[in-house]
Amino acid sequence: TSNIKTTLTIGAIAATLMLAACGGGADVAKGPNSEARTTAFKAMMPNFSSMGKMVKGEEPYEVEKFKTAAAAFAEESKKPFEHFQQDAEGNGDALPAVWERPDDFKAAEDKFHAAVAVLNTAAQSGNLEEIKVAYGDAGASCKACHDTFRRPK
Ligand code: ASC
Repeated sequence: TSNIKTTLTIGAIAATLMLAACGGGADVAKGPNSEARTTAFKAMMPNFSSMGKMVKGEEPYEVEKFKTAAAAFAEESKKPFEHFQQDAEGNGDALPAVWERPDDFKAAEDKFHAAVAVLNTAAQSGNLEEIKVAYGDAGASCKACHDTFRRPK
């Protein structure tokens, strides 16, 4: 009946809008390099989140736990950048700016690695106030790169 048709149509429109709102939905072509990047970026998240909870006071600051997370993050955070080659099968959420402005992208990458290294140094020192500043700077570096080089979410 037309009621069912209307319901199905509204459902399809809603699903399309939701995909569009989330960005990087099923409509974005993801070649193997983009899949490898996504996997490597996601692999960084448990340690970054764990540090974030301690920095924000959502969990107690445990010196050794933080040291381990920061050291692991310093290594994990290098991995996605091994997979930033253009991909004929689709670049996923990476914007053309990554390859159109390689010097800017490299500068943003270097800034991020430097911020992560400072965070790791702060973590190994065990000074929570220093850690808080360094964690904020590392997060700001994540965001700065996303604002310029990643499809808006
Ligand atoms: C995260 C995450 C990012 C950064 C960024 C910090 O947890 O996934 O991309 O922090 O949002 O501003």
